[in-house]
Amino acid sequence: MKKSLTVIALACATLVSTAANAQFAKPEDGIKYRQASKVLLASHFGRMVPVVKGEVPYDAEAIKQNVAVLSTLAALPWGAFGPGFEGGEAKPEVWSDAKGFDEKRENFKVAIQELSTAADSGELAKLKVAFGKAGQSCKACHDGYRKD
Ligand code: ASC
Repeated sequence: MKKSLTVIALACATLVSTAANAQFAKPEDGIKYRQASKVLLASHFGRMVPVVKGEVPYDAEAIKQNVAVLSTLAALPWGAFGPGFEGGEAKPEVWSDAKGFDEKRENFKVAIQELSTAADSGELAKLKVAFGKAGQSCKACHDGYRKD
């Protein structure tokens, strides 16, 4: 039941982000939107670092809530990477190698789903593994598709 609700929620999020593509009056608006969503993603991802490093106590409930926010945010940027939205920090490869970019995006989405499962487990060891994988999926895409 929970799985199917997740699938429905993700399908809705995809629809929303696809529809959002048509909602930007000009490409700059889309670029700002995807950058803003990445700022929030980085914030909600980065604030878990002290927990994963063992610098602050593990509060399973707080982590679950934070990962729920992350799961929502993870669906947002992609609708603003369509044709005509070139620019910003994105390399031209986002569009010239759309298949490769899609793969990285899917890897990221799966990693965030796994992070959610790990957060639900309430086990810090599982959270650490999933957190590491999610970070790698961010980096893998940035390495090939983001200007530095
Ligand atoms: C972050 C952040 C990223 C990723 C990446 C992981 O906190 O802002 O882009 O983690 O650095 O390698």
